[in-house]
Amino acid sequence: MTSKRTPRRREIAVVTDLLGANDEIAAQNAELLRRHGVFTVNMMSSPGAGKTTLLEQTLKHFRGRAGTAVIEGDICGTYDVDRLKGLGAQLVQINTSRFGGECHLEANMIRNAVAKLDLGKVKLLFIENVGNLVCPAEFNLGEAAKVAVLSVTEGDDKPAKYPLMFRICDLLVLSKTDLIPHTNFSAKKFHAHVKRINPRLGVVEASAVSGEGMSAWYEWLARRIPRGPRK
Ligand SMILES: Nc1nc2c(ncn2[C@@H]2O[C@H](COP(=O)(O)OP(=O)(O)O)[C@@H](O)[C@H]2O)c(=O)[nH]1
Ligand SMILES: [Mg+2]
Repeated sequence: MTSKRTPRRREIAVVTDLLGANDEIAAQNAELLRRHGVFTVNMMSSPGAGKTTLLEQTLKHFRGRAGTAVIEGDICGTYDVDRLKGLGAQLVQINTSRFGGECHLEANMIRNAVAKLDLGKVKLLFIENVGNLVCPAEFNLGEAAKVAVLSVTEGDDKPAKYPLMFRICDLLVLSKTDLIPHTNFSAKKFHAHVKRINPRLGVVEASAVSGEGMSAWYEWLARRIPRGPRK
């Protein structure tokens, strides 16, 4: 019996160490980005919720208004980075298959990616996390804000089923609102779940395809861009 208990204790210690080490690097990333006057957003969602589509429109909107960069996290491939080319943003791809196919990004990966950016030209840095509503919520990256994206096609119950993600995020973007008439998504049930999990959480309801609600998202970002030299 005792031999079974010991490994469990060790396992917990290792996980705590891992998160502690990650937090230390995240704090260094945060300090570096803050010193350069960069507002960094960690975008998290399940696969297909619409993060890249949201970013496509966001980069178009801020082109000429503020310097942008995107760090794309995927298990493999450059599909999303390829979609974002030509929109004025500096782009860096992270493939977690090189790190054992992690289902989330970690702070050391962001440190390496940030080193490839010309931060002197960036005001808004977006990190598109690996598609997953679970693990990304546990790893700080050095971001100034965590944004969860949930699409109406995923169902109104997801905040209740994945509470950590909706507890730790600073903003929730409810995406693909143009599809509401074609689903059984209940805004009433969705808002009740959100209120119970995280009563102060702001929600932006938007469709990156129709453009409805996107101005609230752009304004939320614009208000957070650090003042300082124009870049
Ligand atoms: N109808 C509709 N489809 C969308 C919207 N946003 C994204 N999509 C579609 O949803 C699919 C997944 O989007 P994507 O941006 O790749 O999601 P990601 O995996 O979170 O980056 C694509 O086929 C998009 O065209 C939206 O606002 N409305
Ligand atoms: Mg994507």
